[in-house]
Amino acid sequence: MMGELMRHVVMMAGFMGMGLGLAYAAADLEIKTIDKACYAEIFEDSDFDKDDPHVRIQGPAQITNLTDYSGRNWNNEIESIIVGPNATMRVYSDKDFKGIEVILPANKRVAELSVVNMSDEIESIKLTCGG
Ligand SMILES: [Ca+2]
Ligand SMILES: [Ca+2]
Ligand SMILES: [Ca+2]
Repeated sequence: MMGELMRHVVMMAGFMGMGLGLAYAAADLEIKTIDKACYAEIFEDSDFDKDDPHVRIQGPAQITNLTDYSGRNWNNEIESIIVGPNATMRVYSDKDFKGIEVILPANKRVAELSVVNMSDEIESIKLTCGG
């Protein structure tokens, strides 16, 4: 019982984003080390514009609501995305993984989310490790 608790504490410390989905993720997933290839980067503007807000999400992650992610309101703001080499990303047009779902495979670079009708539409995200 104590060992189980400690493992979850160590695992939670590894999460960069303290999203609302964290408790669920901690209960559901088992990781021992951070997988540096399991990440996604989200950009407020198109074409991966680093002059505008952008943030890297370490996977695995379940973000039920982007209103306060990494200190900023990302709801309906994301216009381009880079998926890391060992990650699969699911993005949703509504919070709580509802609405339209788009699956972005490993190494996917979407310079303009309007091509999948998701520009400034995403409100929740699931990021799993493994291509
Ligand atoms: Ca810009
Ligand atoms: Ca935007
Ligand atoms: Ca939306």
